[in-house]
Amino acid sequence: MAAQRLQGVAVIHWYPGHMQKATRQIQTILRQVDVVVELLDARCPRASHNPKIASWLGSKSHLFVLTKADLAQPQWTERWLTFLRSNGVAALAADLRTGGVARTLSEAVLRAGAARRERERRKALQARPLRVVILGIPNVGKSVLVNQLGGRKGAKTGDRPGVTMTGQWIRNDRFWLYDTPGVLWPKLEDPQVAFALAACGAIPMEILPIEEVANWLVARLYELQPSILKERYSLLGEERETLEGIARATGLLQKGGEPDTQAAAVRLLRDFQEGRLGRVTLEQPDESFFVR
Ligand SMILES: Nc1nc2c(ncn2[C@@H]2O[C@H](COP(=O)(O)OP(=O)(O)OP(=O)(O)O)[C@@H](O)[C@H]2O)c(=O)[nH]1
Ligand SMILES: [Mg+2]
Repeated sequence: MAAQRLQGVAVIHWYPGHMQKATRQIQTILRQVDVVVELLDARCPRASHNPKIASWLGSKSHLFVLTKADLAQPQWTERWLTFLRSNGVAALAADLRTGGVARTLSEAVLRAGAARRERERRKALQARPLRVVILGIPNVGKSVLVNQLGGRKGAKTGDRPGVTMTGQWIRNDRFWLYDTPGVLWPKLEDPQVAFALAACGAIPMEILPIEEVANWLVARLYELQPSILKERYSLLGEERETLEGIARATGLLQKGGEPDTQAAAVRLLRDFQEGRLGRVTLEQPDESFFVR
């Protein structure tokens, strides 16, 4: 069951078998790697940070990359980077579609792997390629990044969650990169986290309580950028935006002329996910990032 009700709020669960298996596989791989790169969605860095990863890491070097920066508000992405760095965590932001991050990230990975290089030098061991694992929620851009760092299209990518089903090594002479399937954690207990993940496309639409997610997004957008929906859908005379209003304004009507709120919900989520509403950051940095 993907969504159930708890005190009137939809609780979204999506923890399919491949994700459960991948979670175990990641814990094994983590023992073999030098550097961990965790991808966060720049529109919701808090919701997209896997609270389990920190507890698996031990003393491993950990870097964050905020992906889909082209869809987030630049000033908030800057604040997130400042926040993460001021908490001692290395962090970069990227629009992975342009490919420009590979060099900066390669340098950051080499810096993070410097301790191992130093050990090899001290013990006069032959240097071996650094082993790097790329982790993150589904659909955040892991496979795209692996292909950019690896310099070839070895990993399958796609615009929906759950494209990568098993992990694989992609090797070049500097790095061994491990592309992982996107994983969530078994219980998305915090509805704000679940809704943000759903809105940003980390959970397949087919299993979502779609109108509920869209209503959450409508309310959140109204708080953050009050005119964004009015402008996109040319909504007139509506005190607050609603799915009914969006359905009417975009001609999504049922046979009897009633607004098709389900279709409006799908339209809104697609428009948001593909950047047609403009740049939006759903979450602002605060200490709860580290204490979930
Ligand atoms: N706009 C934008 N789209 C991106 C960015 N990075 C990745 N994408 C798109 O996001 C989608 C998912 O990319 P993948 O690399 O397949 O994602 P993944 O994290 O490997 O996903 P799973 O294998 O399902 O866990 C693709 O359609 C990419 O083109 C980005 O920085 N900006
Ligand atoms: Mg993938």
